Amino acid sequence: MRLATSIAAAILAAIAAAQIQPASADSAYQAFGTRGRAQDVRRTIDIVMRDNSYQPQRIQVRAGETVRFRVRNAGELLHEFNIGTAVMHQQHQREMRAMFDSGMMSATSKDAMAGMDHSRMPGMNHGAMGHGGMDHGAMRHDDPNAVLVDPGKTGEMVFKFTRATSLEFACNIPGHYESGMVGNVTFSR
Ligand SMILES: [Cu+2]
Repeated sequence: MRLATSIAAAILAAIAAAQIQPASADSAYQAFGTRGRAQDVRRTIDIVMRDNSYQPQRIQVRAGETVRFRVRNAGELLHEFNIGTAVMHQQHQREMRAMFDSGMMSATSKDAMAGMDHSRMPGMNHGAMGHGGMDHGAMRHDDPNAVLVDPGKTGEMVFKFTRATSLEFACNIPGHYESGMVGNVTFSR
């Protein structure tokens, strides 16, 4: 009886440890940047998202610069502004596809399933999906390199670019990248 109890306790501890382990798949942005501090912002870049395009289609930054992105969604669909390499976007598109297929997000709202207990959702391994930084209660992305904006809303993110590399900003909602929601980040000296 006591043995069974301690085995059960050990299993619960193992489960808890596995759940608080940070996901590493979405930390790929650390190769080129990090979450920026508001007091380091010297420049704000305004981005307008439509169905399905960005304006501007190209932005220029400097290595070491902290930029505030003010991202307005002027479309009727949910859109994302996500800074990453082409490979990161490919991977994120697969994750987004899974979230849409499961009903966690809808075409017009990131909060499609707000309030549901996602940790109990069968078949959804969030750690493996790389969304360790996501607030599942409100279904918000908390990755410092991305902001998801509902139609008619404006989102913000402060990002510090630490290293010049080949980057794109993109929307990884199913079908959007392919139909033109991608732009280039270039680095100036
Ligand atoms: Cu989009």
